[in-house]
Amino acid sequence: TTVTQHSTVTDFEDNDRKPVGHGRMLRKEDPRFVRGKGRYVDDVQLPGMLHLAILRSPMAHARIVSVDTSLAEAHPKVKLVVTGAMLAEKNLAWMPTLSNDVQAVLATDKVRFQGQEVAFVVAEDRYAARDALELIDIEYEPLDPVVDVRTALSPDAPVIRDDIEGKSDNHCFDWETGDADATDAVFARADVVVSEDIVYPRVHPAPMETCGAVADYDAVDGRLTLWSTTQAPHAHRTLYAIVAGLPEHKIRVISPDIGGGFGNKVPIYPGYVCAIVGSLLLGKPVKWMEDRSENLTSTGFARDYVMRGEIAATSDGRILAIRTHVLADHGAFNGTAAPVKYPAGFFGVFTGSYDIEAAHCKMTAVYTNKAPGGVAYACSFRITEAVYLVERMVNVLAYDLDMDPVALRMKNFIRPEQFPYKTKTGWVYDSGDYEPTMKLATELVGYDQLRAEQAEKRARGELMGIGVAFFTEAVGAGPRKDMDILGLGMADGCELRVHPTGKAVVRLSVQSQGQGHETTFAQIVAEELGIPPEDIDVVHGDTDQTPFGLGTYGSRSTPVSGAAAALVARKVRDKAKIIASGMLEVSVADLEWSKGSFHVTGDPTASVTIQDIAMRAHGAADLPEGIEGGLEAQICYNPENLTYPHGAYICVVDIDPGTAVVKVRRFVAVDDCGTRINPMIIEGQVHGGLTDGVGMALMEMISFDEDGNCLGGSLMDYLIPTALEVPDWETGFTVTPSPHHPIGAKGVGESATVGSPPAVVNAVVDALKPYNVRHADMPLTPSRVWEAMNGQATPP
Ligand code: MCN
Ligand code: CUN
Repeated sequence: TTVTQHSTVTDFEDNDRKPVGHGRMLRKEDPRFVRGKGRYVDDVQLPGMLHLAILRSPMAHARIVSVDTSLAEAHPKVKLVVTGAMLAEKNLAWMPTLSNDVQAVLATDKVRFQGQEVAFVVAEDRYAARDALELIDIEYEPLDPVVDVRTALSPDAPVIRDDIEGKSDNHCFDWETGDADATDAVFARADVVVSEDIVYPRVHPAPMETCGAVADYDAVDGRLTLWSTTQAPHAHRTLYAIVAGLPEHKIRVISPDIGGGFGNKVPIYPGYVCAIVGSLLLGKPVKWMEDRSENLTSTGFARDYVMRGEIAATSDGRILAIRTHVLADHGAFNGTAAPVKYPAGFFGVFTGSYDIEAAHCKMTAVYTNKAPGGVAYACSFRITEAVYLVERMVNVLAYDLDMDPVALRMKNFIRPEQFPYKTKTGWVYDSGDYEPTMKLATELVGYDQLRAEQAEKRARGELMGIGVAFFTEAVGAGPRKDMDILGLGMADGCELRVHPTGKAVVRLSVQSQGQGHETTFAQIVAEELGIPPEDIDVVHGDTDQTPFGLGTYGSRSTPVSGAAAALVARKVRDKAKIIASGMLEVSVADLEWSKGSFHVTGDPTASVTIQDIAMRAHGAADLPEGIEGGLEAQICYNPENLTYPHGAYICVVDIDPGTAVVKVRRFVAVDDCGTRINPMIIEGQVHGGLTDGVGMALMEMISFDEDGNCLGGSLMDYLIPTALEVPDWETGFTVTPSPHHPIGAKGVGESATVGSPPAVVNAVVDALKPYNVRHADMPLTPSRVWEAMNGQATPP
């Protein structure tokens, strides 16, 4: 454990140092959740509310020849039927995506993926709306679909985005990072070069609650209230104002309790816009709620990277350079949610946790006839793909050199004295101490004993694998000068008010989807202000009640808003100190702060609590010269840099040689997210992410047939893990605080999803060593493992 000089706290569990007792406190939101008293979008019921249903394309690629809505309009319970052509008249048929592309709200000319929005119906109830969809008659002229990313750019491929002027192919963007010449030079002189083709398949975050909205437009005062499943209420509001031309102060976006987001609720979906249009046209509240299949087939998917990885190394295992080429499948519209200057998200950190001489990545992104998106599912803006690539490649190198994967990593880690460390692709890792984290993981799992057990089992023909992965993440976007979403700088506001009786309310610009912000943000303020966390209310998810900010994704809440909360509390404390000096009749310089009170230096009995000060701030007595009444402050925090959490994961699997079924026997995860606010919540975040990782590694994949039909449109086909498929997670931690964060905290929400897939895959491949398997692609279903065992995997 190292200690940062900027922080008053390094561990919220350290009882001697902290002002108020909490650390592992239970979640303040759980009494309502466990009693079924959460209030989700679908719980919103308004007088006269109507229901909206969306007609979706059955085809992946087809021209729309004609649309006949007359029968649907004649349905007795139908109030409104809207087609793309009608939206086009109002200039609303297309909307901008978060990546400066455009996306059809309702298709006008063509449909470009199966499940695309074509028309919508608003009716008196949900059933009537759905029934009426069947009455809409659409004639399609089928076009050849583009399904394979590898052939999307071939000259004879049909052009998907013929809506873009002058577009003659399916090219989406090119992106490059690092130094190509320097990297090639290192490769040319290296003793050893390994390469492998690695696919990170398309997966879906599949949150428990699907997406939805209730739009309520009041024609009298011109106000639009939108309850919606959004991870970023403020950013969404601004975009609605810009796109729909509604005055921003008349729009209120409320994101109530959210049943899981995992990135799926970052984009603006056509459904939200349709609900708004429905309410604007009818002057009534309109609810739209997706079903499971709609969510799986049409909303933000994740990954879909076809990667070629290469490592240049010395024969004794010193990694010199990493080179990669990526083909990225962005679907029919580029809906990637990432800072606009980062079209590939933060994939640039693909050099991982290693100190190397050179690196280069070249990426080509294409359009295909699949649902749009590009970033979602606990990805830290594509760091999932980057970490998977490098951690798989390091194991490929270990395989070829016949080296132990832990020893190989240890040999190449960035050393503690090298931080802040600038990578060969320009990222500045703020802090890290990797070796102790790796060592702790090997100790917790009993690495040497496991290797001995594996050797014995191999001798008996049993398949046991040990998979190691190490990651460094980059979370907490901005700073605003480098990072923005459609021109909105990635900074976050925070407001804190202390009431006369010493209770407080803190207002955040981020939005929890299950991460426990109502608890942890109260803890941050409690720690800085000495008010118990139970006495601090956290308000979020309502643009009318919270300051502007960019929202929750990329594990940025703690790094950005968490910093804002600490600093706003310090601002209040500074004012409290001046008031205390008046109360104790000493100068500010003679006051010391400890555990929620100011006392006179050298005289602990002369003290006032923060609660006393709050009453004084609102009271009748005079305040020191120039000090206004009240005890409150606000702030907008612009982070200096990202925070770089890291972790070491080790997975143990057993494979049945007869059926090729993989069983995850053990999983040890050691995470370092700097100062830990609530260890219980961190463990929950890690458990969830590890479960995601097992899902992606072993069972999750959204695939398509050659006609572009989505084969993962229900939870019967798209498998997500349950308690039966995962072991009892074993977790540990180290603490390397962030030097630039006011309390030294780094994000953790996506760490385990980023770090666990390579650990599981490395374990499976390790188990298959007797079959000379060097790599096999996810998901490692029994059939894929069987193919690998039977020599159909890429030969070494
Ligand atoms: N935390 C802490 N100490 C730290 C870091 C974090 O106690 N050093 C706590 C935080 O206070 C917060 C939680 O851990 O309560 C997650 O914090 P953070 O890492 O800042 O991540 P965010 O709050 O920004 O959450 C976003 C992240 C993302 S991007 C995805 S995707 C994901 C994830 O969170 N989606 C989730 N975890 C999820 N968990 C749930 N239950 N539901 C989702 O949709
Ligand atoms: Cu990439 S999924 Mo999270 O950032 O909301």
